[in-house]
Amino acid sequence: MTADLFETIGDARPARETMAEGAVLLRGFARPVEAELVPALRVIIKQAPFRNLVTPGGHTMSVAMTNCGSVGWVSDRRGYRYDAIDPDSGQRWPAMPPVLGKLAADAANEAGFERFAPDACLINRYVPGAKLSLHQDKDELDFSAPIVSVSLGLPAVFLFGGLRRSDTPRRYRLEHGDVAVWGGPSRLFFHGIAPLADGEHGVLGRQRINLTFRKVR
Ligand code: MD3
Ligand code: FE
Repeated sequence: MTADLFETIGDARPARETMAEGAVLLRGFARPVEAELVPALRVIIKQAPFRNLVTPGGHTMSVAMTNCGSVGWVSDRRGYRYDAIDPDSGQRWPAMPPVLGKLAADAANEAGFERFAPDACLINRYVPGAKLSLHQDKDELDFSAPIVSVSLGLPAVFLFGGLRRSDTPRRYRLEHGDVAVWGGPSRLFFHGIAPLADGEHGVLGRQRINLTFRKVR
């Protein structure tokens, strides 16, 4: 029997799953570059450490964030925005390592979005209990470009709604190495992450790290 038959018959988690029009889950797609990914992240985090941002409403987010690329997503009492400067250091964000940019472009291509050239990568860190409430990503200028996400470390329950906040979300388990592409009609769908369950991951320990690649400008 071939690997293909195992994937389509024997495996409850097929390698590729369409979640909605334009939204494709590529399970394990980042695994081949894992050994380059993790050290590249450590370098970025040393230069631009994770921080828990404050929302315009004055709440401190449970998810800690940093960025790489020519612009980064930030939030404070004044609002959300993309900024070329890390407000904590006063310096530009670390450059996007080629291994990250190529992974995102390859995944987008696999999902049918050619020539994806992200200029921002938001890096989210979840510790057990951390969550991301349902939201839309609409601070970017060009919604024709997809967003590509890479999940690392502890598994999470991803909540995938629709165009209205009131649309009941479907739940997907995202595991270490899973990559998803969100484009076309799904680009503006509400989404979030349920509170992270406790656990220990062999490579990353007691945390989940998610990378989201965006074309902002
Ligand atoms: C669907 N991050 O950073 S990744 C975010 O796991 C964000 O940290 C989550 O939502 C995380 O904004 C979810 C999956 C994701 C990212 C962007 C999307 C799904 C999306 C944009 C549109 C639709
Ligand atoms: Fe989002």
